[in-house]
Amino acid sequence: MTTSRRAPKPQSAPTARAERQLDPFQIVDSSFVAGAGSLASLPPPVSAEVAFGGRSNVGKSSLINTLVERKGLVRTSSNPGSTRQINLYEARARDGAVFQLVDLPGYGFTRRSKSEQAAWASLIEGYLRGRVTLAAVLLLVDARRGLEEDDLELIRFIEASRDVARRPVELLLVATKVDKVPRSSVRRALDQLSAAAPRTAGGALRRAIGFSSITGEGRRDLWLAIRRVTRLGGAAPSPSGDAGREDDASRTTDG
Ligand SMILES: Nc1nc2c(ncn2[C@@H]2O[C@H](COP(=O)(O)OP(=O)(O)O)[C@@H](O)[C@H]2O)c(=O)[nH]1
Ligand SMILES: [Mg+2]
Repeated sequence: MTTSRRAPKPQSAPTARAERQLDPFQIVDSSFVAGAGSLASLPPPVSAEVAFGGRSNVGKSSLINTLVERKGLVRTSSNPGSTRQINLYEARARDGAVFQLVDLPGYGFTRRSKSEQAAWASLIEGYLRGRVTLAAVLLLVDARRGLEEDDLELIRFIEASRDVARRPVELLLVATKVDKVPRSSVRRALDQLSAAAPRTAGGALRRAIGFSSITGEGRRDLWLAIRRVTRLGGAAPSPSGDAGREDDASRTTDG
């Protein structure tokens, strides 16, 4: 007697392609908007922005390319510190949602002069403090390294600038290069990262999102998180039903 042992049927390519074409989250268009080396040269704030911060070489540019599924939209580099300006990209999803993805200059350039470091700090801090359309900062941390002093400084800065009269900026933690961590240790690495993060008001830092631009792991989770923080839909609706609370008295001028 023979029993037919069928291997689990892999999803056939045409089906996968058809499903993709129906995916409302699929990015159908992406482009470079502007690069700004100073606050004055930033383009006008027009739609919801999420910024990506972290040490040089942590994988910011690769992550943005993976999000938009284009290899060369953002120039990646193994030469740390080559990006010294804020670069803005726009991504449009099939359902029409438009996002500005902002590649912040990386920190941790020990070879920079004091004056260069000061210029960097005032650019990045000015952007984080004053950008009206900024919904969230995604802090990228190498899954193998964990949070370092520069990361904590960025977290503290964002937390401290929350109370200026702007829309609050959410902070999300992303563990990059999880493909370099043994499979069996990924969960533990994410937990350790989350545990080491300061307890913030929103609590978003408590759950680090694992990500790899090599395997694409975490891409969908990231888009869900981006849609949640920009309030452009896609995540499960909040059970509290408190939509619209954020805009009450929060648009007073602050100078
Ligand atoms: N293994 C692995 N390498 C990555 C990943 N993301 C980026 N890299 C590599 O890390 C280096 C720095 O990446 P890049 O995106 O330019 O980092 P950035 O300086 O933060 O923008 C490059 O050599 C990338 O190929 C990843 O998810 N996995
Ligand atoms: Mg880069």
